[in-house]
Amino acid sequence: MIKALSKKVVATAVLAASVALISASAQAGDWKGWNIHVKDYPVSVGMEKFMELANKNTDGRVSGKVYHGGVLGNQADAISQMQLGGIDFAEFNLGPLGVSVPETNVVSLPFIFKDMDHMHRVMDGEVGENLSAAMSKAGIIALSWYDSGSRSFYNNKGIAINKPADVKGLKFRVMNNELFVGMVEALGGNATPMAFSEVYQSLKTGVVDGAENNWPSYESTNHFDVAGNYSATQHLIIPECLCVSTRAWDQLSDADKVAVKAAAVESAKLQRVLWAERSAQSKAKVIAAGVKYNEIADKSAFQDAMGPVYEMAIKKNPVLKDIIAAIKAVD
Ligand code: GTR
Repeated sequence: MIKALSKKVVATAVLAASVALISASAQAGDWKGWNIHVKDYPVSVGMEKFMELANKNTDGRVSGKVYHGGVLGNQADAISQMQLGGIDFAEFNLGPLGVSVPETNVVSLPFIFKDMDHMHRVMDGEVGENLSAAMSKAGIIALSWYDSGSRSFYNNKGIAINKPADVKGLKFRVMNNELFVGMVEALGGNATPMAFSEVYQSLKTGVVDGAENNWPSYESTNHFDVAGNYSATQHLIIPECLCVSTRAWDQLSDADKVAVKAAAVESAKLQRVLWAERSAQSKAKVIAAGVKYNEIADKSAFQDAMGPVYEMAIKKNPVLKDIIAAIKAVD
């Protein structure tokens, strides 16, 4: 009885402490920012710029700190922390976000965008606004869109992937979203969703045969050291968002909301420039380090194999059908 009571007392105290922590972190002036990347990554520099400008634009009413390198947990944890209020702002890849906000799955459909410029036109227009509205219902306000390039397959089996049959039997790590599992299976491979931080070790020890990512992430994580064949399938172009939790956002005055939004838009302009530079640098660096790289002149066989992924996505979330059409309607 006494034991049960003390457990209850402890539980109440823990709850009170976490409520205090949550509300403390949501105060303007003390924002906590989540970032998965290392400090010199374009995303990281963009986020620092965002905080600097948000602080300046609000005369110091908004300030905060970015925690780089995933020290606050993986993206799935960070999404729920944003919703609970433990994290106030973050930079998310929209891929794993699809699990919480189904509409955003549209950007996780392979080959949905023609190229990076097309993605920019879509995200900076009405489709981007609609996705942002869907995200805000899940407690996440997207203030601006960051670049993440295109993602391609790499492996530790010495295989140059030129056609879907080359993927057959290989086991790839994918981001946490069943669409990506479906994508690899549609090419004849196997896929395991896994947190970003676990991929290096898994490639090294052979838990997986490969993974897929853009040049800067392939380089910054040293995946190129343990998976030295990179094939430019460019199957996914997934934008990322600089987001604020609705809890933090709702505490701002209207004028400060405008000021913080402007800071985010400005930081995205910088991030996109830095992204293009870093992509070229990372590619050159890994090739100089001995990575075997192949381009694929005609990707139509990969595109043609993606029918089942689109079908699965639409069947699960019929709302995607109209968003796909809206994307296709953007030139
Ligand atoms: C990177 C992206 C990260 C994360 C990572 C991954 O390109 O910027 O946010 O999604 O890929 O593969 O998990």
